Parts: sequence; structure tokens; C-alpha cells
Amino acid sequence: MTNLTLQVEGMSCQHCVNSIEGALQAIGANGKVNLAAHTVEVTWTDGLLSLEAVKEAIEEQGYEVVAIIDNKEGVNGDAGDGNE
Ligand SMILES: [Cu+2]
Repeated sequence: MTNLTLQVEGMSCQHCVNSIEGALQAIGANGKVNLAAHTVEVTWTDGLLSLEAVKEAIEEQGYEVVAIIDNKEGVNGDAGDGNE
């Protein structure tokens, strides 16, 4: 599995959450929006999708992906909910 956290600009309400999570679901990824942190945690099966496809799905909804954090590299320990 690939598990990344994307920093996304432009999300402000539940409608945004639904748009992004719906768009990710439509391409076969699992997305979890954190509105307060302006992040989307995305998980998908390796080989099924590319990061480009994931970014495109979000950007097609009108949001901008400004940074990508690879959770496997443990950039920040705040989430600490044992991905695997
Ligand atoms: Cu909104």
C-alpha cells in the first residue's frame, strides 16, 4: 500500500470533504480529509494508481496539492496510529 498525506489548499467545508473523498473513491483510492490541518491522507494499492492520478483527481475538483508527505518516511509522528 502507498500511504501519503497531501497538503491541499482550498478545502473549507463538508462539501469540499465530500468532493475530494468522492473523487478519490472514484479512482480506487481511499481518502481521508482533515479540514483543520488542510490535509488529505490517501491510501491506495501499489501498482493500481500513481501519485499523478491521485493529484489529478483532487485538482480536477478545484483544489491545489501543495505538498506531499510520505508517511512511510515518518516525517511527523503526530498521526501515530500505526499504519500498516
Ligand atoms: Cu467546501
